[in-house]
Order: sequence, then C-alpha cells, then structure tokens
Amino acid sequence: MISRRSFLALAAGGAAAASAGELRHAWSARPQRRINPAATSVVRSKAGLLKLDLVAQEMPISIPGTSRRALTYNGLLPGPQLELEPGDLVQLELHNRLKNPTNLHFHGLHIPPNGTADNVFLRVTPGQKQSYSFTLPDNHPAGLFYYHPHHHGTVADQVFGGLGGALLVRGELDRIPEVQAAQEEVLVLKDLLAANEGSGSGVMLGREGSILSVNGQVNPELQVAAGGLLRLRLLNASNARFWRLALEGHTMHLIATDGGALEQPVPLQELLLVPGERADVLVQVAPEGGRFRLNNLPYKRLGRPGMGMRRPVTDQHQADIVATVSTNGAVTPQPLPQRLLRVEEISSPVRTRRFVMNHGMVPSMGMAFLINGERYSHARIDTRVRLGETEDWELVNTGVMDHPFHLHVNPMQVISRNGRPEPYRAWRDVVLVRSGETVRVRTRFNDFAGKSVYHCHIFDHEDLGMMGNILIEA
Ligand SMILES: [Cu+2]
Repeated sequence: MISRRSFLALAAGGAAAASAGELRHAWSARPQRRINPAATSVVRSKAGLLKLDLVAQEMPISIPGTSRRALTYNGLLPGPQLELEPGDLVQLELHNRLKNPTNLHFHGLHIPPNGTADNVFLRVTPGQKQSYSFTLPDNHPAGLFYYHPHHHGTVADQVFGGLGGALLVRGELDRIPEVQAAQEEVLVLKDLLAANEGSGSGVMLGREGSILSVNGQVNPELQVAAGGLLRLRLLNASNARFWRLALEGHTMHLIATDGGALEQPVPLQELLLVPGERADVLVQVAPEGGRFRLNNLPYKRLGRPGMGMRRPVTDQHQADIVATVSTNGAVTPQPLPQRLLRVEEISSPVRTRRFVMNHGMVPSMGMAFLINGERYSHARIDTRVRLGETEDWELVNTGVMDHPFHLHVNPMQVISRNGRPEPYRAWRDVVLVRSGETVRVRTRFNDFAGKSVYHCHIFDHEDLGMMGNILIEA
C-alpha cells in the first residue's frame, strides 16, 4: 500500500517543481493495492514522443528513520518512472538546482554515446539546464533500464543522496502471454542514511545507508492474488549496496537480466543484485495464500578480510525485510512460460583485452581505485575499438573488494567465470567481478561510434578513479 504520509510529503515536494511541467503527468490513478508509488508518477511516451522536464533538486522527504532531505528529480525519490517503446523520440530537459555539476546517463540503453544522447561528458553546472534528445532504435530490446547522474567526481554523492529512476522499454518480452498475465511491479531498491548515521560507511568500501527503501518506502506491503503470477522488476539504484534477495516460501524464476530476456526461465532461491543491475523475475504465488517477507540476506563485499581492511560498520549480518508480499483473493494457479526469447550467440572475437581492477596509492593523490594501474583521466583514451568488431574482455579483480563492472552503450555476455563456462546465455551491462576472480565477457560494438566509458558501478570507486575511456572508431 502506498504510505499516505510519504506520498503527501513527496507530492508537496513535487509541487515546487510543477512549473517545470512534470506534474500534469503525475499521480495518475492506479489501483491502491499496488505498492509502487513511482507508478503514480509514470511518464509514458505518447504518439512516439516522451517529453519531460527533470529538475534535480534537494527536497524534503518523509521516509521513516531517514534524514529529512534528499536529492530528487521533480521532488520524487525515486524519480518519475519513464516508459518508452522502440522507435520513440525522447526529449528531456535537465534543470540543475543542485550545488554541484550534474548530467544524465541512460544506463543500459543502446543509443549513441555522444551529442545529446548518452553523453556522460556533458557538464551541467548549478543553475543551468541541458536538453537531451535521442531516438530509441526500432529494434531496441524491451527491458528495465536506469537513468541517473554520471558527472565524474559528483556521481556517488548524487546517487547516494537520492537521484535516479527507472526507465522501461516495452516490447516483445511483455507480449509473451504468461508474462502479460502476471501482475507487474517495478521495485527501485535504494538504501538511505538513517537520521543519526553520519555520512555512512565510508567511501573506500563504498557508502551504504542502513535504511532499505523500495520506491521510497520502508517495508511496503504488496498485495497479490494467491495462485497468481507476480512479475517483480528489480532495479538496484544504490550507490554501493549489494542486495541479496529471497522471498520466503517461493522460488523466483529469472526471465531477464539487465536489459535482456533469457531463452527460458531460470529458477532461483535467491537473487544477487549489484549496483546498477536489474532482474526480472516471475513468482508463482502460493495457492494457499499468506504473508511472505522479501528479505535482504547478508553479503560481504570485502573478499579477504585480514588484509589490512577494517570491517565496515554496515556490513550486513542478518536478513532485513525489504517488503512484504501478502495475498488478497485467489485465482486459478497460473503457469510459467516455457520459452522466452532467442538470445543471440555472439562469436568470433577479434581480440582479447585484459582489465585489472584494484586500488592502491597514487603519488600526490593518495588512495585511488585503478584499472590497469591507471586512475581515470578525462584526457586519456584507454581503449580504442572498431565499430562492428567483437571482443573478449578479461576482467581481473586482484583486490580485496568486489567490483561490479559496467560498460556503457553495448551489452555484454559472460563467457566464463574463473574458467567455468557460464551456465546460460544472457545479456548484461553490469558484471560482478568478485575479489580474486577473473570473468571473461564478450561484446560487439554495434551501431554507434564515439567516446564512452566503462567503470566500477560502486560509484565511490568510480569517482575515486576506477573508470576508463573507450573510443569506438568507425
Ligand atoms: Cu569497485
């Protein structure tokens, strides 16, 4: 159920942004049984166009246990949920009312990395605005994507402070009959600082807050029909926290990773979601009904303790409740789909590159996070590739912390982890590389030439240097 208090607080915050033209879309009526307050601010494209002002601004929020202010888009945490169809034209006007420079990244979208599309090199200074405009390709896959700031040096503060939102592309996956029959819920997962928590667990490991929020609510209740099919679309919008999710008494059936459907559902007892990562799961709700906790299980991001790193205060020791699924009414038990969509096998890499992730001391800079021994520099091109070519990248983590590796513009497939072949083919744009692990991924640089980036998706690590520039040359 929507928490009335946080809804009103957010609405009040949003009213200040009304002049930016967003609220005429907001708060459209949806059944109250939905937990998704972001659904009350869904902005859908109409007749091939999605046009929206996004105002980045610190605003009062009312989420129990948290401090009273957060960074918001249009007064909302998370920001409005954007919904697109392939071929749509997107026109966003970003207004920076923050104290620091910002910009926008369209995480996972296959669009140009330059101009006013997915250009993370744009810099929008406080008080300024920036137009973003791009057309989603006609053949763009359906999926759950993620918009958030990506201005190097201020990303972690801004995402940890609250900025980010879900972006859905509708398409083929949504039209599979069993998937279409499911009750769909988008869950934006974000940890927030408690009111008395100071600045969190520290930038070295990556800051976490102890309050777990789902669509800006703490332990919301999600009502579903017993026997029905529930489609949870999960987005980890945290700065650094890994979410390790399990739903009491239920198996989750993974149908899509990041922005891509699988060939068939994969049953999971638990689901690990690293920052920036998305998962689409189907759950056959128990026919006998009941109340079931969606739990967040402990996860240690520090691989080998005792190597000089102190354990962080927010290391997770016990399960925390994320949300509660409770049944209301019943339907005839619904089947799972047998087949989903074909996942192309990309083959024949023309070369293999190696990316070694670690942290270390850099003269005159102190501690930095590094890829191949280098701290990020705007001016340097780290990797030059050819448009249309396929490459294998060996991602090697020689450090003590886990690092989720993210590549912009083109999705990847995991080939192997520590030499073990990946059990099923899947498209990913964030790949976890655990401490001590080597992960081989494959990608093809399709359609768009230009300069872009790859980086650790723990934003504190990215801001501290764990990023590289890639130039895709035609
Ligand atoms: Cu990292």
